[in-house]
Amino acid sequence: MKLYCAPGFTSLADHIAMLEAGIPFDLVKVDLETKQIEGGGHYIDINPTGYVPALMFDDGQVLTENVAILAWIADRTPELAPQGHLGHYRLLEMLSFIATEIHKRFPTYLSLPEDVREPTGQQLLHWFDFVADRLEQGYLFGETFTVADAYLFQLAWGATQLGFHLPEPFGDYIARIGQRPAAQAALHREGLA
Ligand SMILES: N[C@@H](CCC(=O)N[C@@H](CS)C(=O)NCC(=O)O)C(=O)O
Repeated sequence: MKLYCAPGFTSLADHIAMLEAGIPFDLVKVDLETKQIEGGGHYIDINPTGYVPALMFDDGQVLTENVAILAWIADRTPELAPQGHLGHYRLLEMLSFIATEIHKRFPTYLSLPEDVREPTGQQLLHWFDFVADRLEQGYLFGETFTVADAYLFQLAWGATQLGFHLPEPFGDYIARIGQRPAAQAALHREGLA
């Protein structure tokens, strides 16, 4: 199995989740500018959208989209998903929320000229603030880390790199997840440690 990633981008979430799950895989780096794959090949042939992440199974099938890949990892590793009869749907609810309300605002924010970015930046802060209330016990679903935390971690970490001042619990949240062995290993392998 191969996980296609670009160092520091949201594929870091899938990288962390795969390591947390203990699923064996090869990490393949993609240059997002040129769409060249480390070691050769054109990434558009793997994922026509050009976005990372993508997960290639040993039979050649390719799964794309953070929501789908993280949900697949959680299905394989129930301890990385919220529990209860609605657990699966609570996870999809949270992954969809992160993807649409937080993640996809970043490319919009970054594509805007600096003098007109402010409203999109405020919307991003609003949604980080909204989820901050859920982090009281440590993670999005209480005391247990789930694949949704890997996604929110990457986005919160990326936001601080861009100079966003996130609400109070995020400093501890980023530090807590950043100290997990899987996150340490992923950050190291992506050259970010
Ligand atoms: N809908 C995709 C979006 C993923 C995405 O935005 N990936 C960014 C990096 S965080 C990317 O690959 N950008 C490359 C590009 O815009 O060409 C998903 O959630 O997996």
